[in-house]
Amino acid sequence: MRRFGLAVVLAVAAGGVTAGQVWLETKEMKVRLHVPAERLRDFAAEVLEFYEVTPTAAVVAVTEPVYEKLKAQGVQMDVIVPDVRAQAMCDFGFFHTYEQLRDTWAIIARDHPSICRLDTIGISAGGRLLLAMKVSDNPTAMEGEPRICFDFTIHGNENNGSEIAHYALLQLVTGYGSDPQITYFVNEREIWLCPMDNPDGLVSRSRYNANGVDCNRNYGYSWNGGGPSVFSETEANCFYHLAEENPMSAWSQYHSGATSAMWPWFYTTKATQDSLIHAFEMQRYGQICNYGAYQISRGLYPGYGGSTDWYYGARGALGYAIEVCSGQPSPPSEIDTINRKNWTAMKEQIQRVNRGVMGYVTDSVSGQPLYALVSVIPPDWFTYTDSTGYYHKNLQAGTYSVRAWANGYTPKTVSGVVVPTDSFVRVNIVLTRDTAAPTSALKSIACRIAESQANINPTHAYFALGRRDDRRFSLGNRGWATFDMGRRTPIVNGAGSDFTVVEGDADPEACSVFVSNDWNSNWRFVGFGTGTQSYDLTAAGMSTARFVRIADDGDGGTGPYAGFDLDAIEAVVVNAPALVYQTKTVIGSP
Ligand SMILES: [Ca+2]
Ligand SMILES: [Ca+2]
Ligand SMILES: [Ca+2]
Ligand SMILES: [Zn+2]
Repeated sequence: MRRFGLAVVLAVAAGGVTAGQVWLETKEMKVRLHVPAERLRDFAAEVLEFYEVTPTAAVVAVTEPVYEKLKAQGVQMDVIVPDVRAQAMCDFGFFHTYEQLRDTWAIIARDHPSICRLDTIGISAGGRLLLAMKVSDNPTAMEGEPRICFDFTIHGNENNGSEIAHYALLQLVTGYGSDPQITYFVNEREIWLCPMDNPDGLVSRSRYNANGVDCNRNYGYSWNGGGPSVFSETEANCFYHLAEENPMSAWSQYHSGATSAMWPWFYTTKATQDSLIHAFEMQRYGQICNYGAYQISRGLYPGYGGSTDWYYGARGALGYAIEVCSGQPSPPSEIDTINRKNWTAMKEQIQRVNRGVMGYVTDSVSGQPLYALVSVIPPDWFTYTDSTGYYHKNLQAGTYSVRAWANGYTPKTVSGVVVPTDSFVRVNIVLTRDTAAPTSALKSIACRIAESQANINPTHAYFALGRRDDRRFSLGNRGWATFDMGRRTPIVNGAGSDFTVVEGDADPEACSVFVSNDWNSNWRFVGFGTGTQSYDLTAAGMSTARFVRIADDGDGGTGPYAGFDLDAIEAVVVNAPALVYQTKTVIGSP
């Protein structure tokens, strides 16, 4: 399997099956070869994989034609598994290997192209594929449906999650068209399944990736030294990009080692803005699975750089973390029970995730979709539009205000939005161009708050997005934060100062400011200032900059509002000079 698996996955991802076709039609068998170890090299070229070698026999994987050939040659063999792939598809009495899941998922995607799209979202440190399966009707399109992501086995030795992923995928593809509830889910949601966040750890039976890093400490929201630098690991990096292109309404991550259904924060014991729906969802999940329901920092222990905090803190997705069993992993005999109860709870989550408010944010003149920050009050939290302008915020029944803002546009608030019980309300928001308004930070990327201050800091990176509003994100002593001005609206170097870092409180503090056009590297120093101060991109030698990094100077106190208090980053809008088109003469034309 190892030998051909990559070709199969790539072929399916590219929409064809030619590279793996021959192999796909060929049965793979698991057999015991009764051959002395010193003679095994004679068979090595034809063996797909060695599972076990003893002095007198070896357990190996071979194709059916090779098996027939060896049999004809009189080699003594016992068949252990006559069809490895068929067993992997239906037998849950054992844990699947990385190769089995990878190849089986490629086959499932090939067999169900109308509801499955399998992406390779990255390559692990050890060279293995990081997979994401989108299950939805018209899976290659963005249709404006609530997205829910489930990701599994970020800790490689906690691979009950990968079994749950596989079970869930099989339920979806086999139930589609026959089970009305599953058919409805697939038609009206985008369900994302990422089966193996840490394939190297799964193979080596380790919590860590091949670089020895715990990937669930490498994410950017209140990162605190997990890994050599924030988002240094491919396994975390690729989920940044997945989230960037596909804003999720909810995002559940699976672990084992405990039995609990949890919600953020991990880095602090303060409640989330969305704690009502967070707690409600996890209490329901816990009732179904007989798990305790807790905030992560209270039910487990506090930690930094966790992915669930980033999904919620930086992208607004309702993050969850499920610990499915006390073993790492469970005994194989418990896999099936764990799969079934978690799938029951997941179906409830998928059912409820469309509740809330959804719609499109567009330009009032052109009707073009906008990259917008959509805030909902209460709970005073946010979500983002995707490339089609679609947004969705998962909410319980109630009355809300919805505020949409995009760089270069006047923000608009729609009040009195009533979210019905068990359903959603559609609110399309049309924004009017404002070419004079400064552009501001659209997204937070990463931040570090000193560990001693993280738990008492009552502010959020979200408070530093958009125009100045007297609400500030306190970076903490020696803290830092990075921001994205938006893919269409970088800071532009015009005459004089180009952007202002706004603090504006009674106690001005100092910070260093850096800029980049790479979201997580190549930062260039642009200046050091105290309180609200303007900066010129010329100091960094750059004509444009999409990303900004603010770092506290470290001479402040230790209280809840320690460090630089960032209200906003506001950039001067530089109107592009009129373009001059050259007249082009086509030689030889009449
Ligand atoms: Ca300038
Ligand atoms: Ca201050
Ligand atoms: Ca602010
Ligand atoms: Zn874990």
